[in-house]
This record gives sequence, C-alpha cells and structure tokens, in this order.
Amino acid sequence: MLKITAARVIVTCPGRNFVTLKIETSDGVHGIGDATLNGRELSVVSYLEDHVCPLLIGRDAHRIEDIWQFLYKGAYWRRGPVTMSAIAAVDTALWDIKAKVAGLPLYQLLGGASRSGVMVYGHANGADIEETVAEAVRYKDMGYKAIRLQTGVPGLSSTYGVSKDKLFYEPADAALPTENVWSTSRYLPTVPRLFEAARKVLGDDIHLLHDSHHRLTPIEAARLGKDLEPYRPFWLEDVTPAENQASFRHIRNHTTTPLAVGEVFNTVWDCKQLIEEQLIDYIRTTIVHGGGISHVRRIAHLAELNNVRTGFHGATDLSPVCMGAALHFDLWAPNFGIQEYMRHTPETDAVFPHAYTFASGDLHPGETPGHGVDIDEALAAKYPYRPAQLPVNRLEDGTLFNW
Ligand code: KDG
Ligand code: MG
Repeated sequence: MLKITAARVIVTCPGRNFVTLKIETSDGVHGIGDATLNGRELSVVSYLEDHVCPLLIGRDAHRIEDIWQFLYKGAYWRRGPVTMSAIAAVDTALWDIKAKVAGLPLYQLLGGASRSGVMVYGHANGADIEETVAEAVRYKDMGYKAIRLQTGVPGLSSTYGVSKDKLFYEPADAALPTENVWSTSRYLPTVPRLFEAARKVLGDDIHLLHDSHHRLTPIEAARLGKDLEPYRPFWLEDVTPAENQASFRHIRNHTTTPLAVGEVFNTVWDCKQLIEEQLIDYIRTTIVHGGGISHVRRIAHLAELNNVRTGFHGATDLSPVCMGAALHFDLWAPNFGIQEYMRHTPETDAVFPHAYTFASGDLHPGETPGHGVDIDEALAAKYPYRPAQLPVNRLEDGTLFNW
C-alpha cells in the first residue's frame, strides 16, 4: 500500500491564476494535478480543501479507479465543472504518482506511444484580416503545421480571440467582467474573407482552424460551415452553445466542414449524443475539466467507436500540469486528432518546470517518469491570487449574449 499522507492546494498567479493539487505519499513520492477553472478558481479550491482532501488521507494512492468512483459516486451530486475539475486534479496527481513509482513516463502506462509527436495548433490573430494573415505566416515560420485564425470584425471594438499580446492570449482581464459587443451579421461575412486571404498566402499545405465561441444559431452555423468549405478548414469550433446536442443535426445536415466541440463539457454525458450520432468530428474536453485521465479515457474510447477524434482544449488558463498530462494522453490515444497549444508566459513556465518540448509543429511530453510537470512552490508563493473573470458579451442593442 502506498499511503496518501498529505493533499494540499496551491494557488498561484504568475500572470494568471492557477490551482494545483499536490498529493504526497508514505514513500516520499508526490504527484500534482491541475484544478484551474478560469474565473471560478476559488470554488474548486474550496471543493478540494473542504470536501476532498480530508477524504484522501490514509487511502492507497495506487487505487486510482476506486478513488475516482468514490469521489464521483460518493458526493451524490454528480457532474458539473467544479466537481469534475476537483476530481480531475486528484486523478491526474495519482496517475503522476503511479507512473513515477513505475519509473515510466505516463504514456507508457496508458499503452505506449502511438505516434512520434503530438501535432498542435497555434493561434494567429489580428485586428484585421491583413494582420491575422501576417501572424499566421509568423506561426508557419515557427514550424506550426496547424494554425487557428481569429480576426477583428469591422464595426466591433473587440472580438473573441484577438489579443493585445500575440503569443499569450488572456481573456480573463479584469476583477469584474469586461463587457464586449457582438454582431453576428458583421461577423458572418468576415470569416470566409479571412480564410480566402489566408489560403492565398499560406497555400494548401497547412491546417487552418477557427473558433466561433458559441455565438451562432444552428442555421447560422450551417451557413458559415458552407461558406468555409472551399477553403477546407481543419475544423470549425463551438459554433453554437452545445447544451442542446440535437441541434447539431441541423448543422451536420448542411455542411461538410468538420466540427469541434466540448471545451466546456465535463463528462461523457455532455457529448454522448454528439458522439454516438456522429454529429461532430473532434471532441475537445481535456483532462482538467473532464474528470482527469480516467474519465477522459472513457470519452476517447466512445469517440473512437464513432469516428470522432480528440482535439483537446489547450488555452493558457489550463496550466502546464494539464498540458503535460494531456500530451501523454495525446501521444497514446489511437484516435488523437490535434492538440491546442497556446503558450504560457515565461513566468508561468518557471513556476511549472516541465519536460514537454516543441519542435517542428509537434509537442512531445518527454521521457521523465510521471507526467513530467512539477511546481516550484517557493516561486509560486511569490504570486498571490488576483481576482479575474471572463468577459460577457452584449448585442448592439444591449441584450446579454453568449461570450
Ligand atoms: O477560459 C476560457 C478559454 O479557455 C476559452 O475562451 C479559450 O475558446 C477557447 C479556446 O478555444 O482556446
Ligand atoms: Mg474554444
């Protein structure tokens, strides 16, 4: 038995907030898991500190599945982003411990590498089409094989995905939510123009992606999908809010543009219909918000049976700990598709030393036993928590809309 002797939550803000769970064992081996839920960080801290950590002490760290079931079924209140982020942190830390004890990188415990590296996509964005395409050229020159394109929309003062700092996008920019303004009729003609311009400059030998960030109705999404078909996008993401899974049937019936969904999902139940009816092509639910490796593995297996591939969320608000664990998963998963890679700032990278590396458009998780990411607690303590929330969106007439 490998006894859990301590479970502590570490909150740090090296430019943005991150929540990390550290589990220690009787053998001196420790593991860490990401528990960051952007804009709602302290609710997960409380869930862990008040309700989960006390239950872990004295349990056998090797019994990952039993602990997962205990936390999921034992709470009575199942699912939800707070619960599942907390469970994910425990699960990730326990997989880290098991792999360290085995002396193996985590991907070996999952079944070994299925590929030599993990293809990632970077984020090119700009105030207008010209600037976005120039950014995309810069990403191509850095070796990226896949690039997400987001551009400012004429007539709107701010747009999702368009950042001030080009490498590090941070939407949680204020203690109280910033208010953005949205217009679907201004947005819809802009994206095909962006893709047309990008294909002309970048050529055919690069994957291009776009995120609509939950802002369209199904029929508007179908129109955008059709308009983008000539430019062969790799995917169109989060076209419409996905609580209503059946609404994707309308979109699917109208367009062959591949669809990606799921960064806000937290269990297999959120995407069961989408996957079983093959209404999407990529599932984006990643380790930190999807109940950890143990549960995301269930989602990936269901997806594999239905020709859906993985395309994990990897924005800056998912800590390097989540990225490390996700990369081991990606290297193994038979139905891996692509991994999002929004770089962390140098301050964040220093707090979370990691084994993963970028080369020629791929990330590799490295060969360090465990998931290969640690936390420098002394450095982390120098960056105290700062309240920061995600923006909200209003239509031009003031109606509150989806951000
Ligand atoms: O916390 C919210 C961000 O992670 C999200 O807005 C980023 O949509 C996103 C993406 O695709 O990376
Ligand atoms: Mg997204």
